[in-house]
Amino acid sequence: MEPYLQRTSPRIILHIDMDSFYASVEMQERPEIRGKPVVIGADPKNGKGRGVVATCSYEARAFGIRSAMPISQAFSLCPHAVFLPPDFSLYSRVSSEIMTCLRGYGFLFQQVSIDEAFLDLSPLGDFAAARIIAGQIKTVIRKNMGLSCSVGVAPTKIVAKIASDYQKPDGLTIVEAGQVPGFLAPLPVRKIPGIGKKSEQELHSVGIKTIGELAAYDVRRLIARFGRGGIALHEIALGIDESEVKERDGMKSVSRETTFEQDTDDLSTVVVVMDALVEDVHRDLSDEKLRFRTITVKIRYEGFVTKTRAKTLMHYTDSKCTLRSSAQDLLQGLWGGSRIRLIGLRVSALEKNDARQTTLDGSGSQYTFS
Ligand code: DCP
Ligand code: MG
Repeated sequence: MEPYLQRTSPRIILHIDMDSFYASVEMQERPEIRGKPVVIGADPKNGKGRGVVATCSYEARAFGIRSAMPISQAFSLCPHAVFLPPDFSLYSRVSSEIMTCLRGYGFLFQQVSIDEAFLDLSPLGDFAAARIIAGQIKTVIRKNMGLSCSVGVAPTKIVAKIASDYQKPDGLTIVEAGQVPGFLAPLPVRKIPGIGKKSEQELHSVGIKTIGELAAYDVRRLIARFGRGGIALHEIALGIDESEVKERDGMKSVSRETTFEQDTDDLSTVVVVMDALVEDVHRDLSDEKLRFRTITVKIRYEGFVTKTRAKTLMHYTDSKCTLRSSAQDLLQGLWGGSRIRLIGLRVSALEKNDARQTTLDGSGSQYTFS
């Protein structure tokens, strides 16, 4: 495309996110549980179980159940729900099929998590053509995989992502260039990707409830309050986002993180959660037949301060013991006794440990590519 055309025609970005992904895959595999409240996560042990909900069907959401909620709470909200442990290798396989299908359209493609991806439909030239492709994608995924998804199409990645969430489940939301301000303005700030409960509270405390109010807020005051993040936040609210759909050539890291329901300074709780992250990350590595050398632990304290500490081993390994002891050592090294909000574990410097496997397609929940 000529540079002149690139500058004048709006970009057309599609974001797709599968609906209640793990739960929908299970319902596809087991017809007998279709239409029921289905909760994927830790064993509820009759209400006494520890651990959290990974996701749940929309039927379960009607009872108030949500991702990351303690499983004991989910059980008390709906004891007759179907509770299932996650089957990560199954979800990983289905995700690969979906991503292969999306790649097949031939547009620039970027997978961002196990169940979401961007396509750059700009070469189509107009939103009417993009709407047709978006509809086709939804139909093909339903027909071939029996799964429903929600799609957003907009001139930027962030607006496309907000749009895909707008009419979940089974949504299709098109926001053309001129419609961006009107679309964003009434939405609560929580709809901005990355704005969680804490940031929402901070914005509310200065009287900002909607994205429109954020857009209208004096950027200098936002900077005074949120630092450089204030500029980024303001640009998002104005619909400014130049980030491009980036093709990735391979998996560079595997990571998991958990946000605590309530900030905690109880080291024993944090140690248990870190062990769960070790299990999850190690399971993903085994599924993909990968070894690692670098382990990074992240702690986010209340009030946004985030600290990371990393360790690189002399040799590649796939040992869960090594992963666990390194992760716990790094955690202890970072531990300052303050209340924390989130912990994360990432392994990077990866290599295949199975010479027969020749491709890494990078499907998986929190795989990052760079
Ligand atoms: N997931 C998880 N723990 C979380 C959030 C998500 O294990 N706290 C997993 C389970 C989800 C999958 O990642 O099925 C995709 O995450 P989404 O946020 O897209 O949630 P869903 O696809 O389940 O539901 P939605 O229809 O809201 O997209
Ligand atoms: Mg989803």
